[in-house]
Amino acid sequence: MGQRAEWHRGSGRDRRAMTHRIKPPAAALLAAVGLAGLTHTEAVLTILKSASASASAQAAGQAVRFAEVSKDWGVTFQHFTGAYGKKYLPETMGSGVCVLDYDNDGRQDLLFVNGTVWPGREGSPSSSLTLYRNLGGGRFQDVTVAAGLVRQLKGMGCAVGDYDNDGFLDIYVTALGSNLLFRNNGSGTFADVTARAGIGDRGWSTGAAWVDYDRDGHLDLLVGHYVTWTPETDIWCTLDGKSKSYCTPEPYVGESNRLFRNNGDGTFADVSQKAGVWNPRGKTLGVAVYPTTDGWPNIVVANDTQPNYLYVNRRNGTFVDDGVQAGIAFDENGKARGAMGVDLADFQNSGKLGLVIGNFSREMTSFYIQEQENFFFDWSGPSRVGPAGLLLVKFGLFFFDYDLDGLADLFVSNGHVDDEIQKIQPEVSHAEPPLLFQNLGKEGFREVAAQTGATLAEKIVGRGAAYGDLDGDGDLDVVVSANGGRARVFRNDGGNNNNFIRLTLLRGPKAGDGIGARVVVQARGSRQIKWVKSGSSYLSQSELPLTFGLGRETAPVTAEILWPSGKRETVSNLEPNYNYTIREGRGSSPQKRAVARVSR
Ligand SMILES: [Ca+2]
Ligand SMILES: [Ca+2]
Ligand SMILES: [Ca+2]
Ligand SMILES: [Ca+2]
Repeated sequence: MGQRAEWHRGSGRDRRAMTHRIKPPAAALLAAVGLAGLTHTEAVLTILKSASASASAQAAGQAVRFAEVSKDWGVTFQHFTGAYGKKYLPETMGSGVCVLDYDNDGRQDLLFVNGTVWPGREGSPSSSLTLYRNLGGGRFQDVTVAAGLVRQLKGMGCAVGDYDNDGFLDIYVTALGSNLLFRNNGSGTFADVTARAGIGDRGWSTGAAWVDYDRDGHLDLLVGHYVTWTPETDIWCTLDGKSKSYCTPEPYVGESNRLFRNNGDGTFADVSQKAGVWNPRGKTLGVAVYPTTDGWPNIVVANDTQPNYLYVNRRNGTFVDDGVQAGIAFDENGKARGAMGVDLADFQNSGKLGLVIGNFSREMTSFYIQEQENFFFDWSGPSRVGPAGLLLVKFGLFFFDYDLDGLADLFVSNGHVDDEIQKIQPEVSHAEPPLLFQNLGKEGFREVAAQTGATLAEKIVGRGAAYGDLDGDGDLDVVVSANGGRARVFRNDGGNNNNFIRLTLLRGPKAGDGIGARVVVQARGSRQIKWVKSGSSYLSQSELPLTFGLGRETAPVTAEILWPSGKRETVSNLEPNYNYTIREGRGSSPQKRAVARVSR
């Protein structure tokens, strides 16, 4: 015990000073249990805590099940690739799903992006962007026609935000070809305002995110671009030396991402060059936004076979890519990986963010921890997230606290790009199981998909993935889009055995979103940070309300909000197990709404 006290006196940051104090057998033990990357203080605490943590985490984790309810709930969306044997690259990349409350009834609705036929192949089945209205009670209705969203396009992803500050969420859809901006009329219908807004942005667009990068109160839009591709310039790739396969992006020329500044009058200006995001070498698929402690948004961009970017906001209308210096551009051997989905979260409730990036088969999932504001270190191995699913092609991924114990867990949707991969690589399949990682604290993560019910671990050609409380019972349900297949909705059963609060934040007098708001929830013994964001995952967006798991805590909690305007508000006495709507400037009078069902 004397030795333990001595370790505590040392600075946790001073790794070298601590290293020589550990005795060889202890060092070997740490290495053996995968804790070699931790400081000794962390490691000792981890070992001391691990027995009790595992026991309680296991108890909580086993209580939660995911049941596939797509058909029961009326979500029958089927993704159409348009493939007819040519193995055109765009066919295998789609598509995304967005969880949004488009009619402000407090129920989260679903938007699926679809593909369509290739030119000259008309007459094949029609396919459209599809919107489901959540009617409550586990019923969804396809309202695509009524909403005015019937559109055939080579769709990729979606991003949702209230760009015109009228109190209703608008939709941006990315595609191969022109993208689309749909303004929400507020009456259950949408108007295509792409041309007027000047935001069509041709080329091959992928992940996108609404972000008020200059904090003027108007949401701007970052649009990721992949590679330059047309049927005419399609390149012949092969896995077996005989027949055509889907290419990786390497032989194609990249396209630059674009940043559109919102002029505040329904139009946008392309500021990509001026703002420092122009770079045609990137082959972007994923885009994630996170706020600095003072509320300025930075952006992480996941590039497929090219270095990832960290767009650091210089607070003067420009960004600088600090990806290499920040340690997130390459793997440990200096090689760029096949990066797709991306997300960040304060996963240890330490204020230091975790950054995850889904990578290609035979590449680990990247898991970084923020050491300083713009510097991350690689924790992929010790986290146990990196090595799990090494053979899988990891697309959509996001942090979410599925068991509401206060620690953000991680979901990963997987599926290979080539439908004939198994002929060449028998150990790899086209459809692949999703992964669910339970957060065990400093001990890292544990993969539990199969333990939460048989359906979650079923193989699927997974692409986009998102979460939302779709049945209004307080816990987070999951939706996954499948390339060329039917989407899956998974109902969370038992997550709400723990306590929680859900916060819907609305910025400004009328805005239908709180995008950019950063919230610290103080409960007894924990301090959690979350922020309202567009983008993240792969081609997808999760619901905007923030869900804070509180475990067994039943006492009221306090939320400190930093609004994108720079205003700060503290909202106290938030009773667990309610939905709250908090309007900027009116934090003292949050609207309180009961959840549909709390079973415990
Ligand atoms: Ca709704
Ligand atoms: Ca709007
Ligand atoms: Ca702006
Ligand atoms: Ca739920």
